Amino acid sequence: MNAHFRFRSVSFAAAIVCAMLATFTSASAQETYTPTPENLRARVWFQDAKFGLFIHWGVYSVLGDGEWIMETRPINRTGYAKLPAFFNPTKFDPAAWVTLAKAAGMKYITITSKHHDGFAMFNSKLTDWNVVARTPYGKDVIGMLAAECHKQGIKLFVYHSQLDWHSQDYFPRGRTGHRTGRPDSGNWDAYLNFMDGQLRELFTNYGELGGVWFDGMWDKPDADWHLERTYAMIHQLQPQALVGSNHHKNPFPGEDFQMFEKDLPGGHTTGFNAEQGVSVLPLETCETMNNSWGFNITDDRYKSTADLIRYLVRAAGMNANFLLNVGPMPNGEIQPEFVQRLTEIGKWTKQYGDSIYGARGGPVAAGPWGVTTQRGSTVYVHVLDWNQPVLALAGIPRAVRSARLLRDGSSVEFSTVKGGLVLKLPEAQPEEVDRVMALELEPAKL
Ligand code: H79
Repeated sequence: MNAHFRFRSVSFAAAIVCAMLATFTSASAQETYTPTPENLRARVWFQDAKFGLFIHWGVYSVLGDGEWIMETRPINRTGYAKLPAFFNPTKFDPAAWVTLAKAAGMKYITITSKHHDGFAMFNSKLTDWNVVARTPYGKDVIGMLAAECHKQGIKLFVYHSQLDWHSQDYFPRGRTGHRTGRPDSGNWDAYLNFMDGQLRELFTNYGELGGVWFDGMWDKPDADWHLERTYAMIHQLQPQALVGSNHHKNPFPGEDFQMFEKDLPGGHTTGFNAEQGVSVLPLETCETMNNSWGFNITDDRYKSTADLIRYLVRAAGMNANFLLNVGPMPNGEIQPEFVQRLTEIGKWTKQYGDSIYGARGGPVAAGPWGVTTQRGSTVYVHVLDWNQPVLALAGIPRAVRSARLLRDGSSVEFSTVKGGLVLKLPEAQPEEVDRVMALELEPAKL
């Protein structure tokens, strides 16, 4: 470029820069989000926590056919309004739920504050379509659980459905909720104000919450959800609160974690997550223990304890948390099949928890054989499905000082080969779900 041209182009370039800056500044208000230090600390806590209990509980639980019954049966608004009269969970004992979650090794609970049926499981002043006003039980379920979580030192997140089959103002309708008998009119802005109002209640009246797990935006993917306004309000009320949304797309500004429904990060087995990549945010994958979220009285397709532990381990190896669901029964109890599995998982997390809590996805690519996790200079090798006597691993970043079997602390033979490490695997025990070995690496050079 000659000097003459350079000189002449200065004012032109300046104009472009100004235009870019203007665009950038107006866009940056919308497209950039700077999490607060509290929020960043909460993200680290979240990633360390690894394992949470998902709870789907609402008036739909009474019918024992999942949380989608209003849509699938279908039941219109008038019929559905009869349901709350049967919600009287006299055996609901929040202390028992929290104790069970902790015994399983779970570090947080995420419960439905409102599912797609729009029914608030908390004491909302914005509508009487809530558990206190409409049910014989008459108590604030979220409030009771929040108090118990605070007492027992476990974090509570609220699941909140943006999709609403009850509100008339949820209009124009999306992909679902067309058979509810609502008039073909409604005020979308009023709905969004209502939703923000309920979220304000949740983040004001129940002490510190872990965050919010949004769901249902996929019902109207192209609508203006005012996400920024909602997310900013939550962060303003509780800066540490982690916002995540199950919209099945890449995260939007203002979100603090990314979730995958019934898929490991990057997985596409369900078809819901096709448009979703894996972001740099903390990750979480959620799964059901049988095949239902809400209580389903005929669903006996229970996953085995071993499969559930392997899911937890695979998630950890892919740097994700595992949020494992129960759908409590209408009487407030968690069904014995779930209690049994959670208790059995607890035995495993107690013995092998060191290999997942506080760890991150490890340096070796996950494979059908298993995964690795890492904390500091320790790499944990989780052998989930491998019946060969040796295992070769590529990607371990530094020399290995020692290898031992976590089960009993015994040494594991290993040798270094060009491009990797070969482990001589100890025999698996009968029914062993995960042969875990801890490799101590040379410390990282600073
Ligand atoms: O709360 C649980 C479920 O009720 C909820 N998310 C979990 C955590 C959930 N809602 N829907 N789904 C799960 C499955 C999604 C189905 C969909 Fe579709 C496929 C949404 C969009 C395409 C079916 C077809 C519903 C709308 C069109």
